Amino acid sequence: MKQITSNAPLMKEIDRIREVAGYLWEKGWAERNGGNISVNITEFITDEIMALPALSGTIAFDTPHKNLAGHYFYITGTGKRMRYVAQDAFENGSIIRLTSDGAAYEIVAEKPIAPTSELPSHIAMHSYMRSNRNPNNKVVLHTHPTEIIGMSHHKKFLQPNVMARTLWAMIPESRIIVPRGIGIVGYEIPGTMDLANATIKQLEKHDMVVWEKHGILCVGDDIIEAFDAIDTMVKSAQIYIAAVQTGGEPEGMTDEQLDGLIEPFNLPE
Ligand code: 2HA
Ligand code: ZN
Repeated sequence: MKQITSNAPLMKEIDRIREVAGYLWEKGWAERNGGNISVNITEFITDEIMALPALSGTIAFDTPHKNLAGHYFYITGTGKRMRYVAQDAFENGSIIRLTSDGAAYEIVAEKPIAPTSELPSHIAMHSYMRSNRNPNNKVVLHTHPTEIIGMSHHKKFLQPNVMARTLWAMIPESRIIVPRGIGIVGYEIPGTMDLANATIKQLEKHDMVVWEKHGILCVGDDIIEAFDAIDTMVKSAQIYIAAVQTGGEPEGMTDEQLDGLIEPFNLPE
């Protein structure tokens, strides 16, 4: 549909999503159909796109989201692989529009590719971000980074703040780039609203949440920044593992060294 493909700002954003999908695959965080991405693209929507007919039926949510009425999202498709999203965003994902009461959605472009089964949880997070967090938060990114999932198998890293403190202490940049740390959600069945609601609770204080024995979720204003935040914490996890392998539990940066970053980089305490 030329209404979509001739919209340069929208296609630029779609290209950024494809770019990140490619990184997720290259990093080894996206086996088979692992992970999913949704981006609120309402700011790019023109009258022409608003006039597009639905390509699907109207599919109701269990809970309406009035604050997202008429909003548009790009969302990766159910069962679709990140390595193929990178090649063709519209064979492996679609643009959906929430109805004028926010109670349902329909697919509007480019093809009737059914969204990830995680759609209700992504939409619940977008709804929370819009009304209770920061309306500039447009992105939900979920992926399966090996080292972080490995750490999540150990109870000690699931205690409040231990994962964040351990990773922050590996390299100063990690505290600077992820200043609000990492929330932890204990094991929940993938795709459930229990997992979504526990995640939303953690998003009150954090931009990034680790799901025990499953993966990571990051929210933010920008898909590239969300990827970079996860990448930075994964780098710290790799340094931690390298340090353990070369000489046991590392000292890490001291509390003093970590606190010394607060003032120069204007970080939350
Ligand atoms: O979409 O990663 O958690 C595949 C998943 C579900
Ligand atoms: Zn997953």
